[in-house]
Amino acid sequence: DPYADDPVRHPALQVNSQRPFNAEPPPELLTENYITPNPIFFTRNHLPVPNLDPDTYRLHVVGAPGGQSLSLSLDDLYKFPKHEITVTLQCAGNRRSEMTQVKEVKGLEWKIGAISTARWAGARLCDVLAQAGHQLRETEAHVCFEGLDSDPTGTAYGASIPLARAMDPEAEVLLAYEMNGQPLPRDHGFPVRVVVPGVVGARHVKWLGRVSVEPEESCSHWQRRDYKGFSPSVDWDTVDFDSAPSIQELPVQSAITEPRDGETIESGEVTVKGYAWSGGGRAVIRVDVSLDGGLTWQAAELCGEGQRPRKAWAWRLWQLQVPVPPGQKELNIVCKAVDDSYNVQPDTVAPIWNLRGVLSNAWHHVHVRVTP
Ligand code: MTE
Ligand code: MO
Repeated sequence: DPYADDPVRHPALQVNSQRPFNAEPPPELLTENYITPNPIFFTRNHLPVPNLDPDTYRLHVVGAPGGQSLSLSLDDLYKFPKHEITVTLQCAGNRRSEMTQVKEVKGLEWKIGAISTARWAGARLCDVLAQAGHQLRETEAHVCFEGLDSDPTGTAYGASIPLARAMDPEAEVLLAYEMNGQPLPRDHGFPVRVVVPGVVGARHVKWLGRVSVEPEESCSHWQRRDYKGFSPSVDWDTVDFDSAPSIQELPVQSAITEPRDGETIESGEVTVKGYAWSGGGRAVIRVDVSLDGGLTWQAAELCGEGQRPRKAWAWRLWQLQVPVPPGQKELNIVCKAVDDSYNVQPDTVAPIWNLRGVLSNAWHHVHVRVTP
């Protein structure tokens, strides 16, 4: 069993698959804290978790022509200026289970918890690339990352981001060795992972082994044949993965974590809680909540830390405390967020349905009963 050496996990996690291990925190734990505690941070593994020795670990960085290749130990990485930022990581498949309700899709049945937030610390990727002699010359180039996790044929997890993002100090791409002040847990990439603020989880390569600059995107399955969006009319017989760009920045997203779907609440007052986030550093400027399925709306109170303009890498938590309209037996609670480009969430799932079940960001609904 290649998974026999996987780490022990927190019992509160809701498991979507054991081998490889995929799990999300239950909604009410997800927004209990602005920073997600490491043990309940959602986990998305495609392969067995490698068991890496920090003393012999080396990160291989392929040098630029005329530059030099680097073989960096952890101590070498610690010598680069340490940079720490709060970043929300979201899987492209977050909320996929809602797409399944429209029509079957291929993928793990994530609910609303394939998203979490941590303080990440490490070396800036731009500093490490500069030391290997890389400059932003070829603007069309890509930085390819390879993990040290691999399948039985030896194929490793891999992904890439544009060189322009990697070399931009303002984009704050990290080679992270700390998560919430601790060494990375094994499930989250020990000893080093990539953190690409504002970008889909799939590019945050864990157990990082190799970094190279290439004229094209990573050739990995997960860059070229997965994590792409298509029209609802495209099926597995007609799909052409080369025709769509890889997902990088994610669209605006929000979900309700309390109350829970199917719950019975007391009449009087209800507190609605949730999260909201947008990709590309776009800030959340408003979250609208409806108790009547979207006929009327009230703005929720945004909580958690404020966001920096153009660098809103982390989510906002939000809540709304409101009287339950008298005489109501049921509530259809809805939320939707707006980002600072005035991007909004689509109202229904069907028009954004896609065969892989990615980018599921329609208005989130929770139905509750009210005790008289
Ligand atoms: N990196 C490696 N090496 N192997 C993986 O399977 N999964 C990716 C990404 N990096 C993956 C990886 C995907 S799809 C996501 S959503 C994030 O890691 C999840 O990060 P987490 O498990 O720390 O939440
Ligand atoms: Mo993912």
